[in-house]
Amino acid sequence: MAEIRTQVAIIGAGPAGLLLGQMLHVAGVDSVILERQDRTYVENRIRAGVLEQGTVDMLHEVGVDARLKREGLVHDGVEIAFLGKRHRVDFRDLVGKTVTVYGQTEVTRDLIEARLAVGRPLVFEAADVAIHGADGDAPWLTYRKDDALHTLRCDYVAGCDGYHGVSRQTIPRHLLRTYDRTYPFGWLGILADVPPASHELIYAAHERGFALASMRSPRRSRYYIQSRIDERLEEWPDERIWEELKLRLGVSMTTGPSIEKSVAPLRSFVSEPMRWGRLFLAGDAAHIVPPTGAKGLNLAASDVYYLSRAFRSRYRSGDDYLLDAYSSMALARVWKAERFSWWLTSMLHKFHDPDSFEARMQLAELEYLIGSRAARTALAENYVGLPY
Ligand code: FAS
Ligand code: PHB
Repeated sequence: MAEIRTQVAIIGAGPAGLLLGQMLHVAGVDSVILERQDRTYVENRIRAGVLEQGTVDMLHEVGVDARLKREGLVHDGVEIAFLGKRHRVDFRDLVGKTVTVYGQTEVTRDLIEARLAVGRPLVFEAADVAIHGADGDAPWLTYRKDDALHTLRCDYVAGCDGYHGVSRQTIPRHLLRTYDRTYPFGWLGILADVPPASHELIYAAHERGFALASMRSPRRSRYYIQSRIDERLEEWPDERIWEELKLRLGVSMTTGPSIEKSVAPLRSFVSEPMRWGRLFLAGDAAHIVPPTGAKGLNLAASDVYYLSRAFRSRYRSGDDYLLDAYSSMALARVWKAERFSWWLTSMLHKFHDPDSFEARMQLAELEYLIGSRAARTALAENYVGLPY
């Protein structure tokens, strides 16, 4: 059995694990990243598209923002469409901030390149990762790679392995409090190499259901429609999706063949605390938000901000205060993003009969939003990202 040692063992090479690895490297803290999938799989997942300024700042801090600065699209606002009209929420006017449209796929590719460039260990196809001794002073991981069993001894473990990972499951269940809400619909997403319908994102609340017009570049569009959770993709040829998008968004659009099509469920989930002994959870391993508020990737980044700062303090001055405060500090921001994502999802999606009280409450929420600068400011400050 091969045995190696590091200071922080990171499980998962998604945005949380990769960004944590870079932040630790810049802080002079050694880490090893273990990823279950191969590099091609990780680099080709189509997920988030909008970065908060805090996320952009962290990528700049670790020197992984060259392509982001070249190709990222800075957006000053979004449009909310309902009852046949579009209403702009101007972030720059309301809160003096912006967001950057740059796909999670690209963030992941940039972070992998950076990790390999600094020569720090990033192990793909690490199978059967198991965490041992997390509640003691000397935890270790075991995993299989190339048919050999390996041991990774460490001071701390960062569980960045997403909702289905091993980290949260390692924490004794009686020590966890979980909060869970599943939504009665999913998002059917389509990616196509066609110019976007508009220069900014359009969120549409329509009697046929929610729709979102987003993008990855001036030549690549990303769209979503609210759909049944159990949608069969074969029932959704491209032409049907394009027609539904035009009806719900109320805009003309360039159509073309999809290069990716998928249905994602929507969920609000939080697992507390985000720490057990020397195991710390970050990102989707600890929480999930419906994608409506574009918070998933950005919450992974803010967890990494708190956790990397805590490890830096621990190794530079031996001070454990920020490690001990990590879970409560991260969760304070997580819950505010959970609220915003739930609120925006509740306002924009079709849940109820159009003549129901709940549907009229949704309409009143939308009417209040477009009629109140205070309401638009509240949406703007949450969408661009609350302070860390
Ligand atoms: P990730 O899930 O990205 O990464 C976890 C990594 O750990 C993966 O690479 C996985 O292979 C690895 N792993 C898992 N178990 C392991 C084990 N036992 N051993 C080793 N490695 C293991 N967010 C948005 O903001 N906007 C969106 O539009 C959006 N769309 C989404 C669509 C889908 C289908 C999904 C699933 C999520 C979407 N999200 C979206 C949320 C998404 O972007 C996450 O918030 C983000 O990927 C979180 O990053 P991580 O916490 O790093 O988790
Ligand atoms: C995306 O471009 O994938 C995207 C943008 C905004 C969201 C969700 C997804 O709220």
